[in-house]
Amino acid sequence: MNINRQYATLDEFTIKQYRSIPNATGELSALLRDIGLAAKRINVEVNKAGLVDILGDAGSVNVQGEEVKKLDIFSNTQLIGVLKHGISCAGIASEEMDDIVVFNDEISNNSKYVVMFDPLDGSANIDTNTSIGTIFGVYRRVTSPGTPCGTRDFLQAGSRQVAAGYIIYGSSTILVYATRRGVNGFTLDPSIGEFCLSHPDIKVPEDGKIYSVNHANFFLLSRGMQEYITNCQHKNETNGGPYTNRYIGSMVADVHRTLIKGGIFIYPGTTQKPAGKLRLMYECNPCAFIMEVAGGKSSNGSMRILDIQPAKLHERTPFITGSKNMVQECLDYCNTTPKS
Ligand code: P6P
Repeated sequence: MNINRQYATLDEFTIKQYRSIPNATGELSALLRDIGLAAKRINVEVNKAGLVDILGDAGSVNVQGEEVKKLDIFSNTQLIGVLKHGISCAGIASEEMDDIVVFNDEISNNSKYVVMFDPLDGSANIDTNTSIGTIFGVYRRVTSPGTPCGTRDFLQAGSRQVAAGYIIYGSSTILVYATRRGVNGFTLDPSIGEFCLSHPDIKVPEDGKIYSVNHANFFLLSRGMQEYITNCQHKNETNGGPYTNRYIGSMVADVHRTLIKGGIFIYPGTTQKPAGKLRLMYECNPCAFIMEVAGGKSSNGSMRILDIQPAKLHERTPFITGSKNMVQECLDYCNTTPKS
């Protein structure tokens, strides 16, 4: 891991980005630094979760009907706190909150952005010390400045994101974020408590040899998707393989590996859940934005993820993302094989 000393920290990098854009107000840079601060606080608790009684169920169930681990609540609170008390965000939507949170104070009502996030994705894996993550997407508000933000500001297509990112709390803690100018990764250096540029200008390989899907759902998948997965298993030296299968069951970890090494990550719709499991607004849209800026491709099986016009905050979508040639081959199977 080569930590680039030219921009030693996330703060320096975002400030340099701001200084290089004519007429920039600095609000987006400030917002990204705010998220970095929340991530550092979440990281402290995630790292010691096994040692103090912050692990385990918080006794509540979130809007998704999932048991909420205490770290989910802590992470949600940290993100809301830094964004509400910053200068850049008018309000938020969170996986953990039934409805949007409108900050509605004079500064926030004049802020340019709204943020949607999953504060701690993969929380079902907390007890097993598996990598988990925070996922966020940033949108320019469409309602008039000077007024409280509203639902319209949040129900925007993913292509309207101005920035998106994730933090993966794993063997090291890495913050990856994308703007239209590129994707960059920052590794937390505990010795100075700062995210330092370690993965400049990330590009996802056009091809890969890793396919990532939960095989337990195989017989619930469409015929086309079954054919594609079987095709992956038949890859060998003569046709771009052999492939290997890697599935962590924590979206941020599976997406991060796909971004860095190439490959394809799939959470498809099933006969029981045609819309799949992953949420569009604060899981798939941010990851699709990052993957596309890095040169990859993301689809719901029939259309570009970032073109989906959302109807509800918590709607789900089938999700296929990764190396553009692998995603295209998957789509070819899904859209040509007769439906079973
Ligand atoms: P399954 C974690 O609970 C999560 O929401 C994502 O992080 C992950 O990709 C997916 O669910 C795993 O779901 O059904 O394969 O266990």
